[in-house]
Amino acid sequence: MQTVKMVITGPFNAGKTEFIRSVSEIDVVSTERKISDSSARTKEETTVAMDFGRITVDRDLVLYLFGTPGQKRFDFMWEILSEGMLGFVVLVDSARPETFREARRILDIFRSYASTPYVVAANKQDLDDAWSTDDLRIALKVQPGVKLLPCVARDKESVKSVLLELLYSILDTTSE
Ligand SMILES: Nc1nc2c(ncn2[C@@H]2O[C@H](COP(=O)(O)OP(=O)(O)OP(=O)(O)O)[C@@H](O)[C@H]2O)c(=O)[nH]1
Ligand SMILES: [Mg+2]
Repeated sequence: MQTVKMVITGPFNAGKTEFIRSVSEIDVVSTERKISDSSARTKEETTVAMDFGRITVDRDLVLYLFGTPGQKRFDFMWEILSEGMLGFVVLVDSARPETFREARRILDIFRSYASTPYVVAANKQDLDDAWSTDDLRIALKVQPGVKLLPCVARDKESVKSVLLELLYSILDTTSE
């Protein structure tokens, strides 16, 4: 059996924990804590170390998903979590342009850890004010060859299709 490690990263509140919870077939191992910092209080809890989930694609292939914390003060975990990854997803909250710059910064940091395939997932496409993938590509300066996919992290099928696209990219590079 082959296992593939994927990292799910992105800015604070992008939906990383939700994304992994939607598809994982095991109870996600989460490290969420109550947010103490009032400036960051847009929700109750934030990831402080990692999320871990698993999804079986078929008898021979299992994906291990590692979600990162989004807040900068926990970014010491990023490099540790990237160890041995075969690909990564950068999740972006499509309705919060003020986070796009941080998303781009995170993308570059993860590219510097390893030259693996990656995809950008334009999350929260269910929101009225979500930017389109075309506009996001321009805002984030994502090159034409890189997959930028619409996503709703609450929807299992949507998450699966993002993971499959990343998987195809990984399989493309390993079969060369
Ligand atoms: N409308 C909508 N809300 C979403 C979606 N995905 C996540 N959310 C919400 O966005 C908020 C943040 O989701 P989390 O999964 O906690 O985000 P995170 O990226 O893990 O956040 P940190 O760990 O704090 O960096 C939660 O209230 C989610 O319910 C989506 O596709 N659509
Ligand atoms: Mg989280």
